[in-house]
Amino acid sequence: MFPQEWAMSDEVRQALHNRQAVVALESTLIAHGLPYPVNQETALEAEEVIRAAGAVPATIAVLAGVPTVGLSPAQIAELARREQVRKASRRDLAAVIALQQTAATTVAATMALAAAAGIRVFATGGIGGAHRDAEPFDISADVVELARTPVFTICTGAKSLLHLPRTLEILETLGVPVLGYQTETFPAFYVGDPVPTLPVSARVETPQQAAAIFATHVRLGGGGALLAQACPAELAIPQVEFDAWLAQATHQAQVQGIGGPRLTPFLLARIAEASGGRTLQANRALIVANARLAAEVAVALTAQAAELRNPGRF
Ligand code: PSU
Ligand code: MN
Repeated sequence: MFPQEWAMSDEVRQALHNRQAVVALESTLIAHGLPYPVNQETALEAEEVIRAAGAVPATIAVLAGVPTVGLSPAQIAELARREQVRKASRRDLAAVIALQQTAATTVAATMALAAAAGIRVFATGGIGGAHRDAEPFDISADVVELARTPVFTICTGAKSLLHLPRTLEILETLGVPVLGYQTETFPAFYVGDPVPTLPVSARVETPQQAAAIFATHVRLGGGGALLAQACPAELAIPQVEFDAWLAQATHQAQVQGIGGPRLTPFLLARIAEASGGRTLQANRALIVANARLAAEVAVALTAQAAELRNPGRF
C-alpha cells in the first residue's frame, strides 16, 4: 500500500477485491515509445484484448503527483497527446509524487506501483537492459526491479537496440527466470530472426505452465520473472534491415549529443522514420499480443493466488 494519496479505477479496485485477474500496463510506451495517434490506439487496443480474455486492464502513470492505477480512456488520451511528459523510472518515482508532477512510468516504475497495488501480472513491449556501447555506460533500472519485485512481466524480450547477450547475463546474475513462450530463444523485440546464442532459462507451452513457474518462484522468495514471446511473424523485421536503421539512428544521436533517459525514445523515433512506419506496426502488434498473453497468464494465476498470498510455504 502507498503511504500517501493514490488513485485506482473502480474497475480495478473491484477486480482486486474479488481476486479477479488484473493486468498492469505501462505508460512510457504511450508518452515516449510510440508517436500520436498510434500510442493512444495501441494503449486502448491492449486494454480491449485484456478484457476480451477475461481480465481487467490497469494502465499506470503518475498524474499531478498521484500514482494512478487504471487510467481512464480520457487520461490515456491526454498522456498520448501531451508533449514533454516526464519519463519516470524507479529512482524518479518519489520525486514526481512528492513534487506533484505528471510522469509516464517505465517498466521498473510500473512494476513498483503494480506490486504496491497488489497486481502480479504486467504486459509491455520490450524491457530496458544493457546498452551496446561502453561509453556512455547505461543499464536500465528495469533489470534491477525485475530482480526484487514479484511481478510477472510479459514482453517481446528486450529492445533490439540493446546488448542482448549482456542483458540476458545480467538477468541471470540477478536470479530472474526468463521464460520463453513457445520458444527456446530470447526474442529481439520486433527483429524476427531467432538468435540461437540467446537461450531462455525455460521454455513453456501454455499460460498455465508459465503461471505455475512464477508462483513457484515467488514461493521460493524470488522477485520478478519474465515471460517472452516472439513478435507476430508476419510483421517481424529482418535483422539486416534493422541493423542499418540502428547504425544511422545511433550516429544521429551522437551528432546531436543525445544520451541518458532521452536516448531510447530518440533511437526508437529515428528507426520508425527510417523504416517507413514498419517498426511502428510491429511494435503495436507485439504489445497487443503481449497484453493478450498476459491476460491468459493472469487468469491462470488466479487459480494459484492462494499460494502467492502465503509465501514461505514451499
Ligand atoms: N521498449 C519500447 N518502447 C519503450 C520502452 C521500451 O519499445 O518506450 C521504455 C519502457 O518503458 C522501458 C524503458 O522500461 O523504455 C527503459 O528506459 P531506460 O533504458 O531509460 O530505463
Ligand atoms: Mn538508462
